[in-house]
Amino acid sequence: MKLSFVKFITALLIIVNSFCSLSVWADGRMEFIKVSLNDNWKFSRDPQGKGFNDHTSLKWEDVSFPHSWNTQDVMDDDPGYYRGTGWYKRKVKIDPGLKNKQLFLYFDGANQQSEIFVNGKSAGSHIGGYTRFCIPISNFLNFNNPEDNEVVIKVDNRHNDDIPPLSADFTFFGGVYRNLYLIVKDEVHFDLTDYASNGVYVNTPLVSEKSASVVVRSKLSNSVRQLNRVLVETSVIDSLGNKVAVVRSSVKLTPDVKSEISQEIKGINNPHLWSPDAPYLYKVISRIYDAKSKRLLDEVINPLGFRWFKFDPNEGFFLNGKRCKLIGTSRHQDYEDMGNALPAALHIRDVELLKEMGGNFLRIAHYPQDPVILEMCDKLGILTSVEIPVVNAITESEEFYTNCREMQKEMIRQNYNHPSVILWAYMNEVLLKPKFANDVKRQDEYYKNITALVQNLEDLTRKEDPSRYTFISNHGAYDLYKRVGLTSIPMVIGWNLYQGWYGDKIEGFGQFLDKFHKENPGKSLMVTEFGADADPRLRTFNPLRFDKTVEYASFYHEVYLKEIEKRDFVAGAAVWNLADFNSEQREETMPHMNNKGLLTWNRKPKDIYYFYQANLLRKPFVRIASRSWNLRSGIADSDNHDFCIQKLKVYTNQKEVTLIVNGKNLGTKIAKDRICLWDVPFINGLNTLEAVVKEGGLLYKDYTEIDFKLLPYNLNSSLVPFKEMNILLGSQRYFIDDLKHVVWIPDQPYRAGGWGYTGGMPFKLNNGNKDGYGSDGNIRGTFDDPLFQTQRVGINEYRLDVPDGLYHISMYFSELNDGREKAPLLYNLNNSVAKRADSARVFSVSVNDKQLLKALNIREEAGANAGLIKSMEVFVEGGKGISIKFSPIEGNPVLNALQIRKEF
Ligand code: GCB
Repeated sequence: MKLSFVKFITALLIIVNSFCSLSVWADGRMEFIKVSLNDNWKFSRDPQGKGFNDHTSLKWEDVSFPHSWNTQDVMDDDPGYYRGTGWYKRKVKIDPGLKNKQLFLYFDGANQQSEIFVNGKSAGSHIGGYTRFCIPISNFLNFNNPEDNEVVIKVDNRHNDDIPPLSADFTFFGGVYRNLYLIVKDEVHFDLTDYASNGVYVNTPLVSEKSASVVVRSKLSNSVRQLNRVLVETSVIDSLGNKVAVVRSSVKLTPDVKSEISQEIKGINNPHLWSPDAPYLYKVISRIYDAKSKRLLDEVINPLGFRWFKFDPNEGFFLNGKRCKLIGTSRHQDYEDMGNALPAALHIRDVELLKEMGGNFLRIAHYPQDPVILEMCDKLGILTSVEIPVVNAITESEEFYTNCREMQKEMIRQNYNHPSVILWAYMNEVLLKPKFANDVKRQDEYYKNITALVQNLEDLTRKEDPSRYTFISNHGAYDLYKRVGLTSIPMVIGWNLYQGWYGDKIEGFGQFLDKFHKENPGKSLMVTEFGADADPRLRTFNPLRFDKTVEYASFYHEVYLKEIEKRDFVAGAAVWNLADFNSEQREETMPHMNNKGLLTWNRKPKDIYYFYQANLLRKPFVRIASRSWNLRSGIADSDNHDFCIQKLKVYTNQKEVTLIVNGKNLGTKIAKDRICLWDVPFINGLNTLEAVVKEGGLLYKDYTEIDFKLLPYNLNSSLVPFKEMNILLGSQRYFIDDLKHVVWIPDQPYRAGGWGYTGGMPFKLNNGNKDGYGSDGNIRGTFDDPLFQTQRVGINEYRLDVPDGLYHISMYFSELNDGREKAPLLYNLNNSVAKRADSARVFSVSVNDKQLLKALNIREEAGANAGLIKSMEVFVEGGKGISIKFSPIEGNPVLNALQIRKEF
């Protein structure tokens, strides 16, 4: 039976798990073992930050790892989330037969500072939330009383000036949020305490199509009290399980001294190369045998991929001698309702989704992630960069510098053997908002300290691993980075560019790339970030920068990808971001979220994901771009028509596409830049859509159904009877509420026979250069923030010429002038401080001349930035329709949204 590398490991763990009584370990058959210790933990928050002796008085709940204590509070309306201490504890049954073994607790990650107590004593600690760590525990265990061994873990995610990241646009979820393992090793084993690597480092100094060599460095640990001779055997196994090469070394070990050996395997002929198209993996199996008894003492298995690569400042990136443009995404590690505590399957799925998109590059940002991510990148052929979380700023302290260096070493040593890694990075936008803005001299000193740290990390990285490239990501302040020296130190420079999103002109993107290339002829460049927020609930036919609609984001990416593809010197680009992610301090249309994902938080594709597929996939591809906008609404084209014409976009990598709607052929269009556009007549109810391409005599189709709520042209229409309307004032957006199956449509001025406003202006924030509209503040008490974030200010009347009947009307209000000086979003550098007026606003509202809301003061009734809904029944007779009039008492009347439903 053939087992792939991962299956092999899984199979091993299953066998191990079925043994799980610890007594089996002592019978001499199992000399080394790694079993998860994720279950049966008690957990408690500890806001007071008690000491070990007091922690027992806390109230405990049952949890298992991966676990984060911030899964819910990052989404509530209270700013901030719990950043403090959490305790975990459980009993571990230890077999007395393990007395002569070495036991370790191996953490895949805990955020961000941890201390581990075994039987009441501190066994070790770790700084940093994103790297793995290994705590030897043998000396603390009670082998005489096996039932009574207690492990207590203290974790703390509060801000610490000495630990990166200091600030960032993502949430610093706290907890033991990755797997925890108990590892049992013989007294002689591959060293696990070398920055929690597995003690074996695989290099491929020479690789060509004809031949490859492998050099394996192994670190050995020996705690036997006598001299020991062991045999270290290193074999290379191909994917079919054939032994390709083996080398054995006899090593004399000194007690308590770690040894290092290096073994070389030369001349592997015609190696299978590793690449995105064919990610061929070999295995390196490292074993230690007792020289005398031939007993197997330890075993470590590493992946091996044969590839060579280079960055060329003019021609881009080359893999195995061929040009290979790197296109992919960055990735954060959180998921809806789970924080960062994800099961492996969801990490795996993310890499699969990137591969299914056609991506060949993953920027693992802004920190090292779960080990399964690189395992998947190796297997699926995704090239990667990995980075430590030095984001936005540094602290000028020795502790901070040391922590950066330690993290960099951990990252490199733990992930050294993954063929997918080509770049080690160590900083992101560190000059975003430089400290000491009011003191030029002090700021210069700060810059010097940053440059020194960059140089230090650069030197360390090159020394740790001369086989990879070094890398940092800067934001678009080119002159500043150049002046501070950060454009010359790393081997490859990454730029995070948002022209057309935070910056106003999308054309600025290509111009920036050309400028950098011209002025830095010897430097390779990657676009490490570009993206635009797309709230999947917001749609429009009039996209505007910063409107948060899927349509604007699609436009933005369509322009960017073309510019990237055009330039050979751009080695690659990573979309920011693969999926939406939590950033607790953000507000905007979906508070606490950064919506720049190509996928939603729970990994549903947005339109633009399909655009990348159309560009990157080689097999025939056709996709109705807005297939996820499957609940639509619109007004009939005229009083004589029972359909509404709306645009529909199809993405394809083929020459032409035919569209069939409700069984009718709407014609064939030639794709331009992978895009075809149609005007589709949607009828009321379910519409069927089929996009078809032909390739090599075969048909490829995409099919979807769109539920369309057709609204009458004249509200008295007999062709399209009036049922209900949901209108967003001051907005050109549609808001789709899937849960309630409701579509909110954009506003319009009043037209006789129809509906609309008279008087007033859309609300606009007084904050710099954003083209979008509405407020970007969190609306308390709702997840449907966009219903309340736009409004018409100074409105006189809202009129709807509806037929006679009984109507249910809901008026949505929110006081958007909250009087606060809202700090601009950190990343929006052009966004000046938004000072919002807080003048009083009182008005009355009458419906068909009956005053129903008298002297309404939204701020007084609900507070600022909160939703207020006033619902009422109105009986309409005599063909009067509905007239809602607003009379100011103080300030300007406003209305945010309006819902009208005909009862009967
Ligand atoms: C950036 C940052 C990233 C942010 C992103 C954004 O430049 O590197 O952490 O999330 O911009 O969306 O603003």
